[in-house]
Amino acid sequence: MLGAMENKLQHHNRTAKEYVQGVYEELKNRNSHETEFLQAVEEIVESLEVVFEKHPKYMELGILERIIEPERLIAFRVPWVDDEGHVQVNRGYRVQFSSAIGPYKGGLRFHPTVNASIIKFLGFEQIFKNSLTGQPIGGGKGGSDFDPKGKSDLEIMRFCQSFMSELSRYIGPDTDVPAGDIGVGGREIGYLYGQYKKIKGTVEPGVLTGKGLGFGGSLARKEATGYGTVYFVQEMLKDNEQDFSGKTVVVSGSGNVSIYAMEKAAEFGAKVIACSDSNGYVYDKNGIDVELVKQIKEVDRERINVYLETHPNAEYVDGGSVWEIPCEIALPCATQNEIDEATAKTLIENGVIAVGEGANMPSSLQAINQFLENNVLFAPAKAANAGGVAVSALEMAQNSSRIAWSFEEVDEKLQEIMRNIYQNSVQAANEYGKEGNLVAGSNIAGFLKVADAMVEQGII
Ligand code: NDP
Ligand code: 2IT
Repeated sequence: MLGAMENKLQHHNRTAKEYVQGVYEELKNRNSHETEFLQAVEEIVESLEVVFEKHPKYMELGILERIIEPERLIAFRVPWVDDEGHVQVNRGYRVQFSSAIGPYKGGLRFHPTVNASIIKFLGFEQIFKNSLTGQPIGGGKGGSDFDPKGKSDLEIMRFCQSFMSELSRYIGPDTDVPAGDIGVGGREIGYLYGQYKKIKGTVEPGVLTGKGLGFGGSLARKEATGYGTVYFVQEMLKDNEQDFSGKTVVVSGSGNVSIYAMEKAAEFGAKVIACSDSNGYVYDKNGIDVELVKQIKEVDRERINVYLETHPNAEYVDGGSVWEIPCEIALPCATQNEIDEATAKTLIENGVIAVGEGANMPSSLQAINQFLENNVLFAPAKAANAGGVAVSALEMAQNSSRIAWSFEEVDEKLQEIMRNIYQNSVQAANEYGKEGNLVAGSNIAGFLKVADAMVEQGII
């Protein structure tokens, strides 16, 4: 059947290079202002040329031009009333990018920088990341330009309720399953879930992941992204006769991903000496006190400089970049494009041996090339931070079966998933002549499963 369809389609007589460049140029013309989205697509396009060369059927069936176009992009008004009684209006988004292999799945980000380009880059990356997990989940992402900083708990609740009043029309346990991302953690998911339940009038725990443990949340979801990143980097190090043990590690950010990356790296014997927030960084040569960072950031919702109140021997650098601190292993866990080409060069000069991306797209394309050209072991975001969404899929499985697994059970599955992602990425890189390049390997491995599902499901 497939062969027949391909025969009916017009053949273009173009090379794989002409195809991917043509599709990318057209996207650039149509979306010239969406710089983050274009960056994410450019990286994929560079990796996939070899795939289209080897399998022209993906070209003939227009897989690339279809996969870069979201199935749907929803934008909506989010009105709410602040504590002073003033009306505030924010923008809400949900991009439902690809349902080829499962319901749309991906987090919600609340940060003042959120716009359509950022949501689209995140949703696009999520397609390939979710595919790599081996779980049946499609790609989606959402969020708002709402700034949670300095807001009272009641303001956060009112905002979440208004956001969900609109979002609830578009999501569901078998349709689209949001979770957390920057600015959205357990507190926000609780308020969002409460409002969804009130609107629907039924209990559908599988509609959101990252829930509280008392109402359908999974053990180890909170830890999953940070732990998963360290598990992935550990696999990569092991493959190169290295280990976390005794290495100096610097982590950017001090949020959900950073905290649990620091915790696991320290457990593996590394010395984690610095972390940051958007104001500055803390350098503690005795090793970062991760329990204190949890207290400051998760419980007190304070700034990272508070660390010095109990650790006066540590240093706080206001406005500085944490990447100034020499380290052997760098774990960027804050935000996109935090490592540009110059920062990558600094890290390399300072002797970095491995970089593991806990954040989404934290390295620019030029920075990635610096790392690859200088033989730095590089664990790209889509592969290295997939542990969070993988455990989200395990949370959905537990919700469907009405059974809750133990922490050890979930953590064991997470480790196996991260090992598989590493192995599959290495294997895809080798198969397509990109030995040692996990960027290409993970992009190719993630793509193939989605592309094959799209082929089998017809041109939709
Ligand atoms: P959090 O909101 O818990 O923490 C974010 C941290 O990064 C904070 O320390 C924050 O500082 C810092 N940060 C955020 N934006 C900026 C910025 N523009 N400049 C400098 N620092 C910034 O978010 P998460 O830990 O959940 O997310 C961190 C990264 O990991 C993001 O890229 C996210 O997309 C990615 N990710 C998250 C997953 C998850 O399960 N949560 C899964 C996979 C990837 P401040 O407090 O000052 O804002
Ligand atoms: O970027 C990500 O993978 C996340 N923010 C987690 C998404 C999820 O659905 O758990």
